[in-house]
Amino acid sequence: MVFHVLTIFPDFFRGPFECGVIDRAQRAGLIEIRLHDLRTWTSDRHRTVDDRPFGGGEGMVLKAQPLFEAVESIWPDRKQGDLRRRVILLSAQGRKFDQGRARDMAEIDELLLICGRYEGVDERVAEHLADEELSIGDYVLSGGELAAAVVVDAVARLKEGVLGNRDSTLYESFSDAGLLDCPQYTRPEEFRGWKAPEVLLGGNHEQIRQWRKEAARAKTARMRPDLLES
Ligand code: 9D3
Repeated sequence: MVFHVLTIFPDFFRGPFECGVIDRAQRAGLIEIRLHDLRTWTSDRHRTVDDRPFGGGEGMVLKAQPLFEAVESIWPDRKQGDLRRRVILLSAQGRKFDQGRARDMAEIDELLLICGRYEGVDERVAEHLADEELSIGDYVLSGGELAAAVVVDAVARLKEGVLGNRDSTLYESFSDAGLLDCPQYTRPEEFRGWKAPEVLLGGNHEQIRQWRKEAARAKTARMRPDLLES
């Protein structure tokens, strides 16, 4: 699977993509991440990617022209709506990204993530270039770069072979059940007077399974009651 990331800050991704699971997946040839500097598709002396908003107001807006030309040069024969090559605009105005969207995206051959910046992106990008517009949550970021890194991570780990198969199915089954993971403990059995639950120290796997199920439900009720309502 190929992830294209279109950004004015390609260096931003050197950190997150060169660590851990994502780094290993790239080295193994399971995924490929291509960073594209948006300024490549400017032609003026100052390599301008933004301009003032029509109608006035604070800040600057990312221009349509460099974004359209970038996508048309990366995928010359793609049309909006192509099911194999999806263009995603990361913006605060998008639909909320979640595990279901990550699962859908993991089925796609190539994704191109456009990172919004400044006060926003010319709306013609959302309407006529991108296939979808996504936000990662209800808080204000400075741009789409962190959001793009989040999407790449969440999608890449669902690809065959990216995780050391052991956790994968087990883990995902919890979120599929609509519950948070149960609390986990490791050595020592007692730390600063706080004991790990006795049941986890014995070998009764049926009892452990039951305890984990109930602990996950209780933790979900406390931290995320919204997940139990549906
Ligand atoms: C303070 C400016 N806001 C006016 C109400 C609008 C705004 C513009 C640009 C807010 C954030 C941004 C930059 N954010 C993103 O590009 C972004 C984002 C986000 O802010 N939150 C969650 N997901 C995303 S994806 C891209």
